[in-house]
Amino acid sequence: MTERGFATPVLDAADVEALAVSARRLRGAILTMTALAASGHPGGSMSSLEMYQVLYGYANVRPGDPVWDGRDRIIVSHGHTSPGVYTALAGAGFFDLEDAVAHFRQAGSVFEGHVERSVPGVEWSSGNLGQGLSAGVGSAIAARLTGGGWHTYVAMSDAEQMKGQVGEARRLAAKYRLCDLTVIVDLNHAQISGHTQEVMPVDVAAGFAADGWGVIECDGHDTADIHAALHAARADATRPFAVLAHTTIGRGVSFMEDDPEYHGRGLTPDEYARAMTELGLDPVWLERARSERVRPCATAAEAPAATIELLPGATPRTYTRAKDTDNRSAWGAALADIAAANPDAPIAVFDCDLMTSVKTGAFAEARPDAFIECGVGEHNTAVAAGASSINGVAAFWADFGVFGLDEAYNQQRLNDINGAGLKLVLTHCGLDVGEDGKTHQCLDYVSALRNMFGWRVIVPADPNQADRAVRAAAGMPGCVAVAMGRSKLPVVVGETGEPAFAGDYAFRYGAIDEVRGGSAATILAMGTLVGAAVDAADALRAEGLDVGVAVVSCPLELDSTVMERLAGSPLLVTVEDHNLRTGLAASVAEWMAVTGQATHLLRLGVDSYRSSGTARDLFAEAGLDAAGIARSVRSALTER
Ligand SMILES: Cc1ncc(C[n+]2csc(CCOP(=O)(O)OP(=O)(O)O)c2C)c(N)n1
Repeated sequence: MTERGFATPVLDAADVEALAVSARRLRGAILTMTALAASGHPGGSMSSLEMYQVLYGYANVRPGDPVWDGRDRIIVSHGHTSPGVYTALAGAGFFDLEDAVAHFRQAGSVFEGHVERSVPGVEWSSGNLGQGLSAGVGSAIAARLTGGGWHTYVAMSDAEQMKGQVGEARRLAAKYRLCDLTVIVDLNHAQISGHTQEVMPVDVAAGFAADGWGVIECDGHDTADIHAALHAARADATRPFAVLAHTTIGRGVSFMEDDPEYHGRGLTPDEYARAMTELGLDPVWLERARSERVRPCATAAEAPAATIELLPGATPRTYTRAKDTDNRSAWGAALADIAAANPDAPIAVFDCDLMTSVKTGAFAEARPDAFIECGVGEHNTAVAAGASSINGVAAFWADFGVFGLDEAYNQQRLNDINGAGLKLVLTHCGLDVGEDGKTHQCLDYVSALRNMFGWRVIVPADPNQADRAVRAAAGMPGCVAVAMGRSKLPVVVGETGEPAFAGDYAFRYGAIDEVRGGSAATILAMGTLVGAAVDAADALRAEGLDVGVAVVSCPLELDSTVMERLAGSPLLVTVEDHNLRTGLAASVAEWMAVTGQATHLLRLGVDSYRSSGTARDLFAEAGLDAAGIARSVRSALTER
């Protein structure tokens, strides 16, 4: 029996024979599960099958212990080939084949339509084409930073080579010489709309080679040839390699071969019977599986194979009223402190050519090995950073809000689905981006993440709160975004004139901090505009209007105890540098509607894309400076 790890080039003849016997049965399983589910992707599953057999059979993985720390990471990027993946995993001993066949695409079973991390052996949920190589890059970076020593394999299709993100990932891998990364591409020349050369010609070999990868070609249905290619890729420790596996879609069944029609549909009963006969298998399998389908799925969801590194935040810094400071600088300083306090921790800070603006320079200087400069490649960066975070790295990515979130929305959604632990610092959010204008106004940093089930969002009010929020986020599991503007901000002070977010203050996710009490109205303010809201309240109080201010830094999680008290106020006013329809105001309105504890709500925020100019002028124009806020609150109170 050939050893795992591709240490030798030759796959034993007995192994080759056993894999071929197994492949025939696994092809039957692919056809049975997709016919039973009346959906799924048999064609690519059959072309990728031998690749999967060799990967799961001979990479350094343990079928009995799929989450073993030192395992090689096998990432499948073309997640629609789940029937091929599940059957090959079953063939390698990860779980029972009949269970996967009977419960494929059945509600409640682990065997979902696209590969899911809950299935033992699956490292990364995929299905959105073109993202898997980025996950592989993140895994390979993590292997380097943690000293984990594993090799990362990424299986891909040929159609997804059309995606721009794949090029971003290739270049990052080449730049960092990720020689513990090997791609294997199922070159079957078929996709949904026809043959790849007609849909969109791509020279896959030239693309990898041009970016500095080694390229090896092999027969993708010859397990010995695949094994030899993977051995050769691993033996060269100077650069990452792409193995281009020449295959045939629908391989093994004559009428399916090279026909793109079988990319994405299960066979009809007649086709199924013909195909099974051709494979020498009994078509009764379908009825057997159908009767099994009424029983519960026996394969339990595996606890996701995630190691998320949580860091203690080190001693906070205190900023005083003497000097205004931007939250970006407070974040950069806190990051440098965290890194200094955790010198041996595997940390990575990802950047997309904005280090100076997003204030990660001090970290880059102190830990150049852990500063990953990705260039202008946000889609790749989002996934690479997310994937590194589930492989033992404390991963931070700082970018402008429009690039780190809006530009990479689906990638951040994929991080969410994969249970990543990315800490995303979004700078230059809101109108506060200033002179850069409309294209750079990220006005949905709350609402875009509201759509996702796991992401948490923190919008600090001043440098003290930014400092403490960043330190807290470093110790929080899951994905956390810390969103901030660009301008220097005054330190927020309480009634006594002391900094509100220093001293005894400790950041707690979901807390609402009341910095001014008021019986006539309470302003709920978030982020950049807290200072203006406080100034407005102070001005109104001087006029005899008793207006309070509560700072909401976690707009997706409102503290109910505080909200219950505030809802007793005659008027609540939300103030935010965000789309006023979808941010803090939406959270407050929703809270009031759901709890039935409603009061009047005045929403002050951004009502359209606005022009470019100084943040100060833009806020004044939008009625979001202290005078504008005071004006709106005054008229709401006096007109009532
Ligand atoms: C980003 C993205 N765009 C579109 C799709 C829809 N889609 C699913 S499979 C596929 C192409 C299939 O070709 P290939 O990936 O080569 O797989 P094969 O036909 O060989 O199984 C497309 C466009 C997707 N899953 N992801």
